[in-house]
Amino acid sequence: MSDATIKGLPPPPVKYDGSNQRILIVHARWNDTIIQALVSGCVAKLKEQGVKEENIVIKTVPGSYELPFATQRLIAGSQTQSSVNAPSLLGGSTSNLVNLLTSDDTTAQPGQSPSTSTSSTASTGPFSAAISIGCLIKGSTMHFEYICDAVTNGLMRVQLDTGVPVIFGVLTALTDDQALERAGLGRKGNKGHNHGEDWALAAVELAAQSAEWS
Ligand code: DLZ
Repeated sequence: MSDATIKGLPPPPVKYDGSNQRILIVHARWNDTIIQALVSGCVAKLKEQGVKEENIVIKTVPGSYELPFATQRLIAGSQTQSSVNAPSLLGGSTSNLVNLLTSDDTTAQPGQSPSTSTSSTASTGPFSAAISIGCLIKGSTMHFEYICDAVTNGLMRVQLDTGVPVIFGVLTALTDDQALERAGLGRKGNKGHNHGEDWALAAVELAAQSAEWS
């Protein structure tokens, strides 16, 4: 029997090489446990694809609604930078996770005490792709529907306007359990699958392909 999947993302036809790519992750801070797991899975998979630690830039925003604006501004800003190593990029609102992942303590892992240090080896230059990560969980009002709609359309617009692939890393879950399962944190005997890993694969693939297509 074939091991092809009927649902979800099958393995890519080739392994795309991320070693020359510069990837932006922008993540919301709402629903932090889920977000940290998604970002962590995403970063680990990016590295597996060859993306260098110094070429993974992580920025945060309060909620998912802020993702399109931040993604657009960060992409536009990167397009005016030259490709040299510089220390300034990870300052300011850089998340604890990237501080951990880029600190000198290479044994540090997400979930341990946050470090306050920032990387001194972050690269600059245009982003090859962006991954916008958020987690919206339905409440009792229409808020969820409006934000889902705005963020989805906003992120699509950003990638078409900037010409840089923007991966839709936003969970739109009806329940807490749905969100946990999609971050690989499922309860009730189903750990689920970390979608952050899929978003990393999609980013590396799109970055590689769009470089060829242009
Ligand atoms: C206000 C709000 C609510 C109710 N729920 C979520 C959520 O589940 N996930 C998320 O990422 N953000 C949520 N927010 C915050 C909005 O995205 C946004 O930050 C605020 O409306 C301010 O613009």
